[in-house]
Amino acid sequence: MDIRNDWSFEEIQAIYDKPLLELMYEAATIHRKHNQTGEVQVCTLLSVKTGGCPEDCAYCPQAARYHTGVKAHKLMDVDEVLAKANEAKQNGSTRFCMGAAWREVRDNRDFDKVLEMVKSVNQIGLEVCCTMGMLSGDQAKKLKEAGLYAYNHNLDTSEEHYDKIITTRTYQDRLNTIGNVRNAGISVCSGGIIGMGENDEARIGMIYTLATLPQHPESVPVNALVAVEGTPLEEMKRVSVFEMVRMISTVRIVMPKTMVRLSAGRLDMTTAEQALCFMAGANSIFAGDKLLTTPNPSFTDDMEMFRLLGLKPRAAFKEPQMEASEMSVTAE
Ligand code: SAM
Ligand code: DTB
Ligand code: SF4
Repeated sequence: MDIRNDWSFEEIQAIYDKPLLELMYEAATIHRKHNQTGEVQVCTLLSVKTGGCPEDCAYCPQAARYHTGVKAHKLMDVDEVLAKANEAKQNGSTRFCMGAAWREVRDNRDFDKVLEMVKSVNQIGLEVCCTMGMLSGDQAKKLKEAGLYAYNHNLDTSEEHYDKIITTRTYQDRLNTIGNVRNAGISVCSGGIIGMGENDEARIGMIYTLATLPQHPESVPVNALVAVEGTPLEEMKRVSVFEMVRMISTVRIVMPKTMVRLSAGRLDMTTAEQALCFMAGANSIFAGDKLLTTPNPSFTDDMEMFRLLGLKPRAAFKEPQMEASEMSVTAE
């Protein structure tokens, strides 16, 4: 079988260490075999609750303890969120992801409001996604019942590098949330960030953990650190496109059917650089001129890029492409 969950660290390392063009060619070949190349999922982010977060994630402009100039904002109203979702839909997005600067979801009135948001965004035909921190099994079930399609909860880095980045919650906490999301039947979105001072082993380690979960995440965001002034990582040098391509290619090869999202950091990349990432198997982007708090290319610029590269937005609620060999199995 092509989809494997029994990868060893060394096997992934051997892939990651290949000469770059060889690696990219292999990733592009696997991408072509398993997915509709040229189709890119367009996803819009909205920060529904901004800043003032109690956590200490070293990369994050929303952590209350750093002075980054991000203005804290309480949970938005459902109507405002719905208006933004409609706007995103008009612009061609098929997935709408709502982010909250919380350590975890709590069972309170804010959660009831989030459930309302999920219901109404689902009703306009968008794939609804949330990223709101840790989640219990019960909360995941409630979100699923409200119509949640996907939940984003990143591993961010490898288990070994993790405590250099975050100390206020553990790697196991993250894995537990991912498990709760999976058990509730919600699509799992989990990836990480490169450019936080980690070495190659840490990058490979993160891919290893994701690729050996009982089921691969349906989507894996690969973020390049956006070094924000005031955070502990403000001085980090931005990653090169070759590092992004190496990361994306390896993710594509070990998780062939997963959506690989070229996430934060696109504003600093040229169209030619992004083209290499799509060639290497990236098939999803965040669109719209803002990520959560930092800028992102405009819809107009992205549509021009799509035109130039011959890419087209992927339809909502599309299941991974089946291969002929798998169809006979499922038809039984
Ligand atoms: N508070 C929730 C949580 O931490 O899960 C949800 C929002 S949090 C901002 C979502 C993800 O955004 C983080 O896990 C991290 O991977 C990514 N992120 C945050 N700040 C970033 C930055 N400066 N550069 C790149 N990615 C970033
Ligand atoms: C993900 O992996 N990247 C997105 C989304 N999931 C939530 C967030 C990127 C945030 C970049 C910094 C900011 O805009 O605040
Ligand atoms: Fe808070 Fe999430 Fe930012 Fe960490 S990444 S500080 S949990 S908003």
